[in-house]
Amino acid sequence: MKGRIVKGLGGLYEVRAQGGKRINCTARGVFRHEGLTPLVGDFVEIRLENDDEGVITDISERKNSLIRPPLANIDYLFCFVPCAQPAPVFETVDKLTAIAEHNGIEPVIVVSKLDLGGESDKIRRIYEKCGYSVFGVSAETGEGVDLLCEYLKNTVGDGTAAFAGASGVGKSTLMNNLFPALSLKTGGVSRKTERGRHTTRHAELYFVNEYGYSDLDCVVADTPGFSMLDFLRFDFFDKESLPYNFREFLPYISECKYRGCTHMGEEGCAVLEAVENGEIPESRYDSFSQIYKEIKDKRPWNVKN
Ligand SMILES: Nc1nc2c(ncn2[C@@H]2O[C@H](COP(=O)(O)OP(=O)(O)OP(=O)(O)O)[C@@H](O)[C@H]2O)c(=O)[nH]1
Ligand SMILES: [Mg+2]
Ligand SMILES: [Zn+2]
Repeated sequence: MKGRIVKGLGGLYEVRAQGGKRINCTARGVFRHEGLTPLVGDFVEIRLENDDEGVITDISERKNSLIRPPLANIDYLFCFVPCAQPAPVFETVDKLTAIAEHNGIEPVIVVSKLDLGGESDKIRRIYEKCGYSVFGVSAETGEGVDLLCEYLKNTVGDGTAAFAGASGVGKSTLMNNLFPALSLKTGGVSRKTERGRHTTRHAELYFVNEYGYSDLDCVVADTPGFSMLDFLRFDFFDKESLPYNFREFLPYISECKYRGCTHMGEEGCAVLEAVENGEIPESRYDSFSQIYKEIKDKRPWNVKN
């Protein structure tokens, strides 16, 4: 029987079988020998043991897979940037867009908590300049939620979209606003540290059609928020591929004076020139150079795909 893993906890997997039935599965021991761990989002073959329990016997080849959030076969990564509470951290969102680009996933920018003011227009301009779709939303007032819903319907179609971002940026709250029937748990933001409380603890897929949203065919995933700590173990790609994961750099990369230009200050660097001319947003270049410094001395281990 075929299905898709929608949730995984402690070696137990919930698989949505074709037709919608949920089967609680263990994974065949052999995956461990092959170094393969089933991921939420995997398309799998299962063998039924009884009515609602089974064993995963095969994992279909993945289109892509992410370490954080831990998901497979994602088409769109909705990267959250809050207007405030917590304050927006461009480096976090730029790491997310870069991870998505590297894995062939389309990044979409969600500027959340519009009702709290802040620099939403500035944030929007930065990412529109890079060529990304940007949605400003407030889960509090409902502003912008209809446009996002249209995007899910018309662009995501029957694809899979994951919500990702720092803890407390409002991923689960927005998902509840879009799909109240999900009634996901949401948390607060610490007043003292302005950090989220890591309310969502595991990634889970929702086939929203099954919750009564019959005009939508998409699958959405809520995921646990990032903390800065996750990025100390940043191992998503090597420094050679880094510039290619900044979409707005692409027209300039081949124009640099030196082959093998790292765009970190070389003479005749077309990327730096584009930053100076305002064609590449400064915050994006800052994130690029910050990530470059973080990964430059790392060996290219665990390169994905
Ligand atoms: N003012 C305002 N507050 C919001 C909005 N969206 C979410 N919040 C609040 O932000 C806090 C965190 O929201 P969550 O939805 O739990 O955040 P999350 O991104 O899912 O966080 P994790 O699950 O920890 O990753 C809650 O107190 C929400 O009420 C919004 O649009 N406006
Ligand atoms: Mg959450
Ligand atoms: Zn260069």
